[in-house]
Amino acid sequence: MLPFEPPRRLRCGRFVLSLERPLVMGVLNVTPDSFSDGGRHASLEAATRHARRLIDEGADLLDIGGESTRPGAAPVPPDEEIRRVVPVLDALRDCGRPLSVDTRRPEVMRAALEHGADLINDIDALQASGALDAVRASDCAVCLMHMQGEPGTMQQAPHYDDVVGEVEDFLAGRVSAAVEGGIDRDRIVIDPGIGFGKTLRHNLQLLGALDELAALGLPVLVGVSRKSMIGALTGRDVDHRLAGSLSAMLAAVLRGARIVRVHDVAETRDALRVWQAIDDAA
Ligand code: 7PJ
Repeated sequence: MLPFEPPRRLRCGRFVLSLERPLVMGVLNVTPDSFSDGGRHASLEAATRHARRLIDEGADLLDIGGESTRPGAAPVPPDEEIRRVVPVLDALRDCGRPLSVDTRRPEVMRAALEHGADLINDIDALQASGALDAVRASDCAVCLMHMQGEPGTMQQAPHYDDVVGEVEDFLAGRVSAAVEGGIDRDRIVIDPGIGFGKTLRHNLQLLGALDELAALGLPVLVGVSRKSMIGALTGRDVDHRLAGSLSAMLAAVLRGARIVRVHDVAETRDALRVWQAIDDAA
């Protein structure tokens, strides 16, 4: 049993999502390096094919990303990010699932919302000038994530005196800013940002204390899928981190995570189905 009453619903653009059970967010990267072939048409086709597969496997939401924010990645100009993301949104508009866009640029947020995005997933927690206004002007949901530093350099020397307290304070502050800026609480999701300016120990401490974050009373999203913390713990390269990723995902759900951002949707669904059956019987 969790010591708090978790939120039951999330308003999410064209959808109202029930949070009674954990939701699976499938990752859809549309960075050129994420598909081996070249041209834009080929990438669009590959992206929509991959999206259909994620939906068939049981994804509750799709998270479309046009900028790689992996440690050390170079920034992408906003107009290029828009050229990558908007055609995918147009192609998937009627796929029956909420479409999330992983971006920290207000220009990209506005374009994405004009093209039907239901959720803005912002690793910068709406700190960019104009980001709050872009989200307020719509009825989308927003994910506010914690990051220390910038993707290019964030893993060089992450430092906290009290990682759990600092991440919690940051997220509480960003939630207040969003609410004061006109975004209702029933549209807001929070995320500790596993791997974003954090050592392995920081990540483990955050996952272990996720119930403290969940106690803020907002749905918690967690992304651990294939991340380097799984590699560090198992010694596996990125293509062999499924078992470790599922284990971390379940540990997060047990501590109150309500949305899990994953690459391997079918396997995540299986893991959740088994856990849920046991939980229901308890
Ligand atoms: C996350 C994300 C995450 C949210 C990425 C990767 C890095 N958005 N975007 N939370 N991670 N909200 O998938 O390895 O953890 S990109």
